[in-house]
Amino acid sequence: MMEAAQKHYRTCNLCEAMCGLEITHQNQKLISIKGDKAAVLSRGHICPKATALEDLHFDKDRLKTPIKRTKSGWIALSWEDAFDEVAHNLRDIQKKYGQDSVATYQGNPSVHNIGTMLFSSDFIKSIASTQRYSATSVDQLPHHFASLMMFGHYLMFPIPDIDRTDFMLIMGGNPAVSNGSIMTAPDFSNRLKAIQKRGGKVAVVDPRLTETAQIADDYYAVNPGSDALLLLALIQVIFDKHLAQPKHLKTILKGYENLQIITKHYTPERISEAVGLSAKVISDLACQFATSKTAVCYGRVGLSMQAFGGLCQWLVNCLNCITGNLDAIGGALFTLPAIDVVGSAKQTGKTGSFNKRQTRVDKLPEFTGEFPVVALADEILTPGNGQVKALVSIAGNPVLSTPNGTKLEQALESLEFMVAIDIYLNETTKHANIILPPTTGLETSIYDLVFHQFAIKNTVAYAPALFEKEPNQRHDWEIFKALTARLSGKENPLNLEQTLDYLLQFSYYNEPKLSVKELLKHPHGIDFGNLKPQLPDRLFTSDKKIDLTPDLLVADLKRLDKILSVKANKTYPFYLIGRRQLRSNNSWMHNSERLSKGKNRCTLLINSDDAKILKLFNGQKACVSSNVGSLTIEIETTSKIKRGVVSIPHGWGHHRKETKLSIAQKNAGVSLNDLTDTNRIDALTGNADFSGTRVRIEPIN
Ligand SMILES: Nc1nc2c(c(=O)[nH]1)N[C@H]1C(S)=C(S)[C@@H](COP(=O)(O)OP(=O)(O)OC[C@H]3O[C@@H](n4cnc5c(=O)[nH]c(N)nc54)[C@H](O)[C@@H]3O)O[C@H]1N2
Ligand SMILES: Nc1nc2c(c(=O)[nH]1)N[C@H]1C(S)=C(S)[C@@H](COP(=O)(O)OP(=O)(O)OC[C@H]3O[C@@H](n4cnc5c(=O)[nH]c(N)nc54)[C@H](O)[C@@H]3O)O[C@H]1N2
Ligand code: SF4
Ligand SMILES: [Mo]
Repeated sequence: MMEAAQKHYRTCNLCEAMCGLEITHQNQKLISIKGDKAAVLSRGHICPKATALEDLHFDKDRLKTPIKRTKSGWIALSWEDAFDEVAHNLRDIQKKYGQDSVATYQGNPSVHNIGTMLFSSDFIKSIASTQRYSATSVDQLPHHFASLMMFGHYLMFPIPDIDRTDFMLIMGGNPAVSNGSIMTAPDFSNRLKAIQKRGGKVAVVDPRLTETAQIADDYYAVNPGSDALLLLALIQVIFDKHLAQPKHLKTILKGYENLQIITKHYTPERISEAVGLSAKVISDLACQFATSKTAVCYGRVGLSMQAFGGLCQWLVNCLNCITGNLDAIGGALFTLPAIDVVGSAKQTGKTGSFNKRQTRVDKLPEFTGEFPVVALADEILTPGNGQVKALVSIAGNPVLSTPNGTKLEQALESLEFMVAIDIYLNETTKHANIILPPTTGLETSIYDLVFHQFAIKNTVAYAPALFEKEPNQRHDWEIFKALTARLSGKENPLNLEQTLDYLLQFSYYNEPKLSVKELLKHPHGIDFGNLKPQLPDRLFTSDKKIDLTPDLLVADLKRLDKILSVKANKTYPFYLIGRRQLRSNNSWMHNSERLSKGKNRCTLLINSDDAKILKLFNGQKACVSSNVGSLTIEIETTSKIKRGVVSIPHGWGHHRKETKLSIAQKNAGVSLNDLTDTNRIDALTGNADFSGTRVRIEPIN
């Protein structure tokens, strides 16, 4: 029977922006995906990726039932057999080589999936191995580090109050394209323009004149990896000119005088050359920031994927604190979501940890139970007691997304067993013995456990699956439950919605009383209003103070001082940085025709003047080499990147054989991470230092 067309409202789970979607459908057919104008946070905004949810849903390459690699190729397995075999192999290997011989890696889509968020931790606990990794350490680990040291909780992120600020300083982020990160702010560009419309200003610090910088009033072309020096100088000027005004924070800042002492020597004159900006420009920026009625400094991946990520995120917080802009309207505020993961630490005590143990081979520090992923390949490849022999990869593609993918590939090849919980047979999962593919996107219910925690307003939304899963498909939470039961012998009696209901009952908000049933009555979400000041109550430090000068961070300044006198690198004269693109989502959405069609986007951006010297012209192929590898890529000349800096987008490189990504392979591109190095890290936190990658560029005739 022909049903009438129906509307379904849900939040897009592809990036952090949490856009509300209005999906029109009829008889299991999708008619349209549009922005939901009534969505409380996104007000109708969407980006081109939202409509690709349709492609993802109907993608013929997407896996739906378990497969197993055999000598004669991949064969189908029943779910029960697959679960048994995975559990059996993991246990066997642990019996033979010890608990730590099984490693886990969790990729980015894990945090976008409520099922994985709520059910994978029990599974990982049941593996009981210290060899835990995730995409955190190629991304936001320095943010966690600074938050733990200063606020006492690794997830206490100050979120820019973008809708009420008078001055926004964006460093190392391009939210006009990425749609915002650790700042869920759908329709970012218009929110930025609204600052300008109400008489405020926007400034961007970035080696590339990005799409965000093009909207901004002021742009600062900084040298890659030098931001910590710039931030120190901004703080120095603010103290020196007596512009520091901690206001309401006065009684809760610890180390205020100490911060003044340790920043004293970082004058704009002294750091100017290393940073690549004149002393006057730096000094003026500091004054502008400090004298704005309200202001907020926001630093994102460009500041954390670098050699001084920990220092950068610490100093961003310091800048906001000494100007009285932390925990203040128009500055940076803490959220209070309906399911409050941060607040729950009052009961659980789980506030984060650092350096409780180190990796076996590279001696890198643990953070909150995880090791930096740059260490993974060595842990697999280096023989000895404690060697990793098996890997569980969950929603991750580390061959394309972590440094030196070529080395990791070799490591994966040498494993005794690997299982991937993933929807594609891709560059990473092809190394698995078994792939367990969960439902995804429109087949799942959605509640953003993580991104409400980072949003510019307190809102909540839930939606059930739009399309019922096929009888032989399994949800991610069902997969984790089944595996946990086999490994631990304990059966979790709750399903996803029951678990959500359980968590919602502890909500701070009780008008209306929250439950899955209640949320179903609010398909566009519920708005609890703007973020509010919450300090000192919200702090997790024992003295309820913000530590402005944590010992570990202050000590790390010694390492930073060395870049004040770096010499030119003659072998590898260029800095290689990344860039995000509106129609890409890390490595995994290039199998959507509508997102990957059109002209080649995987190009090397190079300043036209640099290109001229190298005798390179637009569209030509060049060879790019680093100390770990080399690749051939098309050149794109531009005036919009600083001289001496080049850029390649990450997440490409789908030429690798034996994957099942028929569309992505047609437009394969090259992998930036075949050039990046596992030895380049932020030595304090262990985060990958992508922006420090040095390369040589040579024309190919
Ligand atoms: N050089 C360089 N490298 C980078 C970056 C950079 O800027 N420069 N960015 C880094 C950042 S910020 C991040 S977050 C990482 C990302 O690193 P990863 O998370 O390792 O990589 P993704 O490309 O996000 O891969 C996601 C995987 O999840 C699978 N997947 C998609 N949806 C689902 C689902 O619903 N369930 C399951 N189980 N699987 C699913 C996809 O098929 C894919 O295999 O990359 C990092 N790497
Ligand atoms: N369309 C799209 N959206 C995405 C993603 C995607 O792949 N595609 N990925 C999602 C993920 S996982 C994340 S983590 C977020 C990231 O969100 P953003 O942090 O906004 O990500 P990028 O666009 O990579 O912005 C980083 C900026 O840092 C600059 N940069 C590089 N090195 C340095 C440096 O040393 N100093 C300074 N000051 N700047 C530097 C780069 O030029 C770039 O403009 O985006 C998310 N959203
Ligand atoms: S901006 Fe992010 S959340 Fe919004 S539609 Fe695009 S991918 Fe989805
Ligand atoms: Mo990320």
